[in-house]
Amino acid sequence: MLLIGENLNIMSKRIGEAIRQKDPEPIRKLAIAETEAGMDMLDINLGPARKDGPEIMQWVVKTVQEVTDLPLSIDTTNIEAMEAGLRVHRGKALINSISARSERIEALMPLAKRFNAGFIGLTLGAEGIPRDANERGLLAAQIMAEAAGYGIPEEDIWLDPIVLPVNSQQIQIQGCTEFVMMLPELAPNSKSTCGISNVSNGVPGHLRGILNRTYLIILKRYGMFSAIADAFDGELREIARGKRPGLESLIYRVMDGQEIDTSSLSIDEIHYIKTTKVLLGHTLYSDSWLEI
Ligand code: THG
Repeated sequence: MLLIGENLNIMSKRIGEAIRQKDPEPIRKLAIAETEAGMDMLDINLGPARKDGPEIMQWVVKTVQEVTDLPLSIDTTNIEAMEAGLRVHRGKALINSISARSERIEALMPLAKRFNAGFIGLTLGAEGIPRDANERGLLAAQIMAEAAGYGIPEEDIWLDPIVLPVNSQQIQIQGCTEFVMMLPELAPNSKSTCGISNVSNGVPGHLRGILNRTYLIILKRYGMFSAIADAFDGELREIARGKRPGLESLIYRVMDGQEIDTSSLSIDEIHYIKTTKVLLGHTLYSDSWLEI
């Protein structure tokens, strides 16, 4: 599984501050650290970038690419900033993202074509976040049909189910999972990705990692191609690289409905079992799910 480092994010206090001050050092340091952690790509998340978006994006893209050869996922809703970033990016960029809304498609697909960039196809339509896997499938099909019209190859489309937080949208998790299961049939030549940390958004900090890692294992089983993830979660990186086969097969057994004798398992393994059950919707989420 390919990993896209999520850490270069304007919402992060240190990075947001560095961007506002035009101080390159914290940005360089973080880009180097994410690269050394083995990321395959870096997400450069500037959000809406309302003020001076294009200029800031160019500065960040250049600052990052001075210290790393990794390709970037350019993450902004500001279309001018996206274009500006693509213009200075070296190598093959990833546009993050294009939803199924016509104004996004009309503005951004021509850029994907012109700059030979990939794009993340966000399953978000005019009516907002889809309610289930089928609605996600319809939006994905729409995005793919539009992209074909612009002459964008299917290989350049990275479909994203929009992972939602388990603490407030627990039933939506199954919709995402089922959508990923549908992809080999729906879009065999396209790629897939997701923001895996979304699943634990708003959850107490010390409990976020296990949710992210468990959901990564679930999606990986169904062929998820990549994830935007915390570059500094070493265990998550090992899972993505297939270095935790024992943990993966434990979670598969829970997914397959097997009763598991926990008497010989470690606390950690028991926590993974409980977390899997929450993500499958078998137990109701609460912040104390590991204790009950
Ligand atoms: N799909 C696509 N792009 C995305 C997302 C997605 N981009 C943004 C987001 N979701 C993925 N990136 C992040 C980045 C940071 C966090 C979560 C997802 C995060 N950060 C911590 C926090 O906010 O508490 C720490 C921030 C810090 O460094 O201080 O949770 O779904 N296509």
